[in-house]
Amino acid sequence: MSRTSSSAAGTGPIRLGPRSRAALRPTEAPAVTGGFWYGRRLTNAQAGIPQGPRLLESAGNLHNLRLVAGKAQGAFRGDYPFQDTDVYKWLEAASWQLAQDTVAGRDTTALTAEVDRVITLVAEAQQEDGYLNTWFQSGRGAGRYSDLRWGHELYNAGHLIQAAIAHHRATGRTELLDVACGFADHIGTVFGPPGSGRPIDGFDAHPEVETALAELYRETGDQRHLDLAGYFVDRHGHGLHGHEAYCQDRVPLREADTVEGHAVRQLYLLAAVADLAIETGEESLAAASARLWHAMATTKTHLTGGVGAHHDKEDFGDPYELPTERAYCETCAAIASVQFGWRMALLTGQARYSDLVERTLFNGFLAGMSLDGESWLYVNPLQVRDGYVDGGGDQSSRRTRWFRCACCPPNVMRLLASMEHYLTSTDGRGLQIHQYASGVFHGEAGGAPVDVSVDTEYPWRGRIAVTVERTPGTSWTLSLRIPQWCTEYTVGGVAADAHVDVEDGWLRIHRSWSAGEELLLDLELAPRLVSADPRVDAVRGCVAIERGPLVYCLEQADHPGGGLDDVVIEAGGALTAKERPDLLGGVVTVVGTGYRRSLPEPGWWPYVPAGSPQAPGTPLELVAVPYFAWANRTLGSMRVWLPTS
Ligand code: FUB
Ligand code: ZN
Repeated sequence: MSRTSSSAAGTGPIRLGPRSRAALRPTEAPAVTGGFWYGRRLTNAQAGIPQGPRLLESAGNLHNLRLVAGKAQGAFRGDYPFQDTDVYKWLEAASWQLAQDTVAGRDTTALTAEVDRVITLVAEAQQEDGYLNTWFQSGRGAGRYSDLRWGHELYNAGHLIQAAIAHHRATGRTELLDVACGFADHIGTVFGPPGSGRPIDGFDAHPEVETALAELYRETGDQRHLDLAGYFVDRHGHGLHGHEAYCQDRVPLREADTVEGHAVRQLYLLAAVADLAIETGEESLAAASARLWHAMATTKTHLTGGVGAHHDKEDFGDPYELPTERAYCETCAAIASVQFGWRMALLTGQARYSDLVERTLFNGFLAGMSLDGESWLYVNPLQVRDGYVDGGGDQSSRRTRWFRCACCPPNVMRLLASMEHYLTSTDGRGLQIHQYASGVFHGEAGGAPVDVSVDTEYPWRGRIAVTVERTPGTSWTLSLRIPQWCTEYTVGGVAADAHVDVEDGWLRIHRSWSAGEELLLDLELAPRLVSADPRVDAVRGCVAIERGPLVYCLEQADHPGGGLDDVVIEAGGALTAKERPDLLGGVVTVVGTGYRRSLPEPGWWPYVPAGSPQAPGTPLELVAVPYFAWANRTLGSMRVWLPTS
């Protein structure tokens, strides 16, 4: 077994300190021990993460590290100045996996050896003054910090810092943290406001270093890191990148009223804004992050939680501009949305943020990884038309083993490997369960530990059993999020003397608990149809099928004898959930009724006078599968939104 520090293994990507001003804190040492997410995380642990070093080797990322360390010959391999981040994201994922394995008492020898090998390469690539970027070090580009719009040097640094924090928290070891602190210190000598004596007043057009520096402050207690994060955030919107929205530079953050520009850039920046609001208590930052989250959730988020409406700049569209087949919904943007949303949940204590986190996790995020954990989607459209053939690769609706721009796969790995830390929180007066997964979770009430275990087959079944495992002799509050999609639920096992409140998405049960007490929350999971705000023109006249937190789609594979362009749903027809252990690794399908329209032969002109009679359709049983499981069979069409006529 490797050398580890078990106390470090208890904390995840966010560790708040005593001076952090958040309504809630992440809980320590959560463990997912069974059920849906356990299965997905096992696939990540057994198929996703182990293939990382091999893929990083064949894509050239590890070669690049050796190259700049003088231990390999040749040229830089790859097309991007952010190739190193694939290594860092993998290291972060592997570190969280080590933490999990340590908590579970599993053997970490093999993964530790791989991590150590890669960390050695990273450390050897670092320059004397702390700088580290294999693209620029190998002579690509015009030199250090010559291109803050595209160079990604600080974005690279951000992922290095996050990997190092994960490694330190998982293992108690400092090799990678030393590298990261060296780079962070170097950045602090280079960037600063006019008059600071530092040579560059600027920021990286791809945020990431900001949220990483905030966490490095939490890890080390070094105030300089938080100040640098604040400086970078403050410099957005003052024209250093030509006031370009793509670069998050159109307006100063505190004045912005909507999310815009490149979706991942926007949301990593907002994660940092939430971090800064938590650490500094600055009201205007808290207000801006809440305002921008609201603008995103109400007008710029697809049903799946995915964000990003344009392929060309990977960016947000206008309000309600939410196309289906051209939805971009990059997997990384879903991850960034989860990171931002979770920080907002901690900052405010409000359940709505975790509602969107849930939707995004189960749909827009999870679709990014294949069922076998070995291939990926970069973009996550809500429709693939009949006969649509794309060229494969990064912007494809086909799953691919790795991408030329491989930002998404290791990003999925790191979120899945650390996901237990996004499920529960404590406010010092009890425990809040934001997401339902079988496991063991720890909170705090009046300085004393409280432990609960959760047992559930969610999202397939709505029953969630929560057992109090450890409790002090005093009363405390167990808070259960009632999901936004849920209109009916029951709670069993509530003692007569409990004080029960329902407020703003939380069911709060306050009492002096006894160990062994069990609550049964039953969320009604009947399949339902949803429609969109009429301003979402792309799906006007359409409905989508949902069940619990899952968005459903039709796939061609379940509708032989034709495609899906001609399919119509009978909106008043019955919807029936069917357990299908034989399908897609075991799912619940939703069966509905509809028909195939008779489509006219294509003429020279695809329009006819409104109200022209339509030929009768052919009845069709519709079999909807969870969106996260699509694109795991033969290539074919897919659609989430279904026309009603
Ligand atoms: O620029 C780095 C990453 O590559 C972005 O976050 C992704 O959108 C992709 O463009
Ligand atoms: Zn990506």
